[in-house]
Amino acid sequence: MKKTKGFIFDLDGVIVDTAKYHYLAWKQIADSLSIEFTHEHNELLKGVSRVRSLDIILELGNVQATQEQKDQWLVQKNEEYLSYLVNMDESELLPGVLPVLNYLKENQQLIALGSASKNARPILEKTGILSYFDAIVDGNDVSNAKPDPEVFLIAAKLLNVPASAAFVFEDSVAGIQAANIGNMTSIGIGDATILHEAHYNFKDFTCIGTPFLNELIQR
Ligand code: B16
Ligand code: MG
Repeated sequence: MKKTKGFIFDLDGVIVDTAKYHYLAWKQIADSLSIEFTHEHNELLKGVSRVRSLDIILELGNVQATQEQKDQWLVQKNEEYLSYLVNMDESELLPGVLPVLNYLKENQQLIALGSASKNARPILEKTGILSYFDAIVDGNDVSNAKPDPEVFLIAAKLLNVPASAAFVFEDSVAGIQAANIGNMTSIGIGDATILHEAHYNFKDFTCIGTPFLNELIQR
């Protein structure tokens, strides 16, 4: 008899590579304010909320703004970002994600989303994987951003699994820290030197074989 565990997936950078669209949308705001905003700067925004991302960009350019201006830029950025998502489909799923989701489902495991994004649901719908998720926790459901573990704690609660039976796939340092603080097992997806605080590291999902998944399931 298989044991049921909870597998919690971050979205941006784990399931889909939306960082490139976030970058293009933020770049438009930065350019309009004459703030230099490079791909390296974009790394600072991974896993970070929309509101905090704008503050980071304004800090980079040493730009002061009223709340009204900020609200306007946040709306403008999201409209631009959403325009890149219009044509999104399953081809934008990162390599190896679908086989892992299928394997977990075939083995009666529970799956949740734990993302800072407020655009998570439409992305899951467009990429055709919404039905895989037993629970979705996103930027609309949390008050504390990663590295606070709130997003993952809510996800585990909705899946009805204890933290000791929850495994978190994450591409951001703040997300790995959130999983660790929540006493969950963290699995870094991406650069192992950056995500060195993770319990396990994989370059991408094609490197995760069924023996590893079986070991987590049987634990
Ligand atoms: P939105 P994740 C995060 O998603 C992104 O990594 C981060 O770059 C973005 O600012 C944040 O979502 C908010 O996204 O503007 O769509 O609400 O990695 O936690 O899935
Ligand atoms: Mg991410």
